[in-house]
Amino acid sequence: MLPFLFCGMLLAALGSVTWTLPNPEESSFDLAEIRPDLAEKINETHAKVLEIWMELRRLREVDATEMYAICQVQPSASLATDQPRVTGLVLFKQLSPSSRLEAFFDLEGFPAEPNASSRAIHVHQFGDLSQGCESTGPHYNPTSVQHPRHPGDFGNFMVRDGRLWKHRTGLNVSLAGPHSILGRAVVVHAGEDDMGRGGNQASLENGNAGRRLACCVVGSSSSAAWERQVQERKKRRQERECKTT
Ligand SMILES: [Cu+2]
Ligand SMILES: [Zn+2]
Repeated sequence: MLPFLFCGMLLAALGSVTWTLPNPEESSFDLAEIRPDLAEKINETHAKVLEIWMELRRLREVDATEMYAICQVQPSASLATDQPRVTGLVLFKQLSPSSRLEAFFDLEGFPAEPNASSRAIHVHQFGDLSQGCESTGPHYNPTSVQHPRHPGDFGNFMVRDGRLWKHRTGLNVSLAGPHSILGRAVVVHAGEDDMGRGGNQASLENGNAGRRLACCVVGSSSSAAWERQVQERKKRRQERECKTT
């Protein structure tokens, strides 16, 4: 494809089939007069290359379309009654299929412990909540790698006063392409992720993050929820700045 494109661009640069020879003694000549068949072939190739060029430009424009997704976190249906009931939102934004993902995590309902605690969040394979969060299966692992290198291994999140509120960027996970997380589940765990350093098999599969407290299925969305969160974030920042000054 590339060599063909390069030749085509060269032809496009020439613009017509009139060439000036390197030797100034010789005058330029019109290929259409000498070899009309060849001139026609070159013109055809020129037209084809232009067509491909336009198609590539169109694909790049499609590529630049922002994508958004939303996940409405609910307590697991199979959760024991003495466990915290976590609810909230996880929002995703991706500028193009090849760019890294941004995410907002806004969850509440954790026990309001005096010290901040750390909870794991991952993308699990199935968007199936029929048996609570248990039916979401293992970590989403399309390339058969070990934990914590799964695309949806978001790691640990600090919970303060029963609330988890975090904006993350540069996530190596996508809403587009063969490994899209659309239709898969986000699972919030009761415990901390050992990030594969637990020294047992489970650590390399799920980080020993413990019980599945809450989960949701990732669905595509408009930008509305994301924009509301951006406004909320601005408001919080301003409030913080007011407090410190
Ligand atoms: Cu998990
Ligand atoms: Zn994992």
